[in-house]
Amino acid sequence: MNELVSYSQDNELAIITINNPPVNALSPGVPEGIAEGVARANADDAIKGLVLIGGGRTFIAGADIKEFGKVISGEKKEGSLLPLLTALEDSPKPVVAALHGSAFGGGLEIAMACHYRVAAKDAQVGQPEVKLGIIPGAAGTQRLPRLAGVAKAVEMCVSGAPVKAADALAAGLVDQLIEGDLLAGAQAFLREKIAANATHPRTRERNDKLGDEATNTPLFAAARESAKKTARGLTAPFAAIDAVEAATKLSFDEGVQVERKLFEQCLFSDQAKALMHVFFAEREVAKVPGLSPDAKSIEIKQAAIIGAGTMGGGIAMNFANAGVPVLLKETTQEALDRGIATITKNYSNTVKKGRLTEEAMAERLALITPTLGYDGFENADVIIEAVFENMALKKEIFAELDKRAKPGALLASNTSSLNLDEIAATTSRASSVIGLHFFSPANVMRLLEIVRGKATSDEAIASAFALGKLMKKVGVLVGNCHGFVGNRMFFQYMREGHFLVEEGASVEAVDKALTDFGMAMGILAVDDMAGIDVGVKVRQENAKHEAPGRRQPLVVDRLYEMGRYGQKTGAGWYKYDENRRATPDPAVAALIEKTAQAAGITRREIGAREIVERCVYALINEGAKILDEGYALRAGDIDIVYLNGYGFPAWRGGPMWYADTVGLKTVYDRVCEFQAQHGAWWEPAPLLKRLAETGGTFAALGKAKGD
Ligand code: 3H9
Repeated sequence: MNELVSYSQDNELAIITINNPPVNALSPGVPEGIAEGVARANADDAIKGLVLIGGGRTFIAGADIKEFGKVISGEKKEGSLLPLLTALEDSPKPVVAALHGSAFGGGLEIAMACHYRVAAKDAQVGQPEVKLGIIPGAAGTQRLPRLAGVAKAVEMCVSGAPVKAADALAAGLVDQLIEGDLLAGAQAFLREKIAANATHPRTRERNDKLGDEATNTPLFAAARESAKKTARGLTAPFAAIDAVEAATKLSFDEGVQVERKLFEQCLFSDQAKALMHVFFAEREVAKVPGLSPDAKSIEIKQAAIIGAGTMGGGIAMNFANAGVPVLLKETTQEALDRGIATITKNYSNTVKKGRLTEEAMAERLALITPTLGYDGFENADVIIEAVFENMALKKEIFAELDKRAKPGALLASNTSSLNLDEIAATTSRASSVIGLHFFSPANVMRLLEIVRGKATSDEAIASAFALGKLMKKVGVLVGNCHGFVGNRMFFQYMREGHFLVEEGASVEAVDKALTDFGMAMGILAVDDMAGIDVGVKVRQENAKHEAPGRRQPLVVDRLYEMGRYGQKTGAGWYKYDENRRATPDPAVAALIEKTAQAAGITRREIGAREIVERCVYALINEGAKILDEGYALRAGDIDIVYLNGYGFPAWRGGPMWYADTVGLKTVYDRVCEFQAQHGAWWEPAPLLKRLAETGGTFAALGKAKGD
């Protein structure tokens, strides 16, 4: 046997163990090792049955995703798992797969080709391929409906969501749950089957759960209809439905061929490349080059927050959800009561939706202690300031925290744009000061920008990442520039949206072009949601950081003066009904016409393509500046910011990945055209120019730096 798969014998049973840490992916050598073990056991008369089990923390997490990259680039041919699956299923001696941790993708496909499956209670099974832009490629779409039924197979292959062991048992995917030692339990199970002298079931021969046309036709139609909403823009979920449908209409072998064709179409698509990039970028983001390996994160047992507004309240919920007691401070009883009432309402809504029990809600609320003073702050391991954006106030608070916080406590500001170093300078411990920029609603949004100041220590950074993980957020380390990474880019994106309507595109056309591109919402709808008043104030603040004399948007200021602040006032770029449903407002169209005319702007027809280019290239150009100036570590980090905080479509990989897909020369040339047409806002990023001229990509840049 090879070093990735070991073979041992316990009396009449062969035990094949996969040892490919960290997740037992099916890297080259693993399928071969298993096949060798199966052949050896079948050649040995002393062996009556086989157990297939994972060493370490999991069964098999699936195909090795890194290898897909090589297949896509043509560096190597894909090694098919199908011969191994046939060898397992045709084994004359029964094979049981013993599952713990994750049996995902190719891991579940292997398990389904075994005659039996037993699972530890904490095991999870799943076909998460769609999350990578592909579908199961080793007969998963054919065996899964045979074991778990068509509806369950569709649900699993389309959502990619994991299924817990108990649910897998109920669905018929596993045969028994094992309490205690998994290997011993699997052996006992197998000995029973051998003793019963039963014929051992082959999944591919089972047709009893495949339903009939009368039940399947509406099921597939409903699945496609629902995927149009839940998987907007994605192709793999639809391919997965097609493949499962083939299982119900064709023989097993024909179904496998259909699956293979669809799998290959997906594998070589831009979506798969983008989603695989996202998979690795999400993991790379927590790796900070140059951070001392000795930097340990502090233990977070008690937290404190200053400010019980929307942000502070949401952050407090994050701590409570993670089981960490938190003090929530306000200056007046009314503000405190309002903050607690909002938190309670948010939790109640989750309870109403059935996603939280009354008891869990009570437990979480009990972890949040409202307070008007600083008592107890001396015990906090982390203190987060979440008051409104006012430098003087923030400085006052940090000076106070410096006096009260225990040594080593993490002192964080939730500022979305103020200078962190200026805040840190009011303390005697700037090394403990960090920015934690949460995104609204803070208890929902996954993104956490971790802002590193000049003096921020490695320990503080490690602690901030640990805190992000505790709160189930994706932390991205960014530098201390105005707007940090996300908002600095967003300012440019929003500006183009505002300009486009003044130049002739309708409000609806701008938003539709962007949602058709895949954005979760159009930019003007976002403006209405975030508050036009908020946007205008931010722009006024930004003006202090900009070269003077640049074109400024006009209509948005008129909306602000009219009190049309967006959703909250029932009117902004759109009109809103009492359920906050938007409809176009002819009054806004007229206002735009009038304002543009008065400003001497010649209005013209603007197509969807230009709308997308103006908005998205503005993001890319600013992203390139940020990267070049060192405020983001890698292009992939910027992508992760945009996917998790701004509704950029994951299947386009994020703005920087998307730029690489378009080609940086194409993007650069267009940016230059926009500069010629619209002036200084479009000054090309020097990095974009350099890469365009040398045929480089943002993705390769990270690698060249050795990050
Ligand atoms: C498939 O199977 C297709 C089939 O139909 C076959 C067709 C022929 N490959 O997430 P973590 C790495 S498609 C390579 O931080 P956790 C990961 O990059 C596949 N590497 O741990 C990281 O590396 P590093 C279907 C992988 O405990 C390290 O392992 N399967 C793979 O939070 C730890 O990962 C999936 O899509 C992989 N498959 O979560 C499963 N998986 O330390 C994808 C992980 O260098 N994986 N790595 O940064 C997962 O969902 C999670 O990793 C898992 C563990 C839940 C398993």
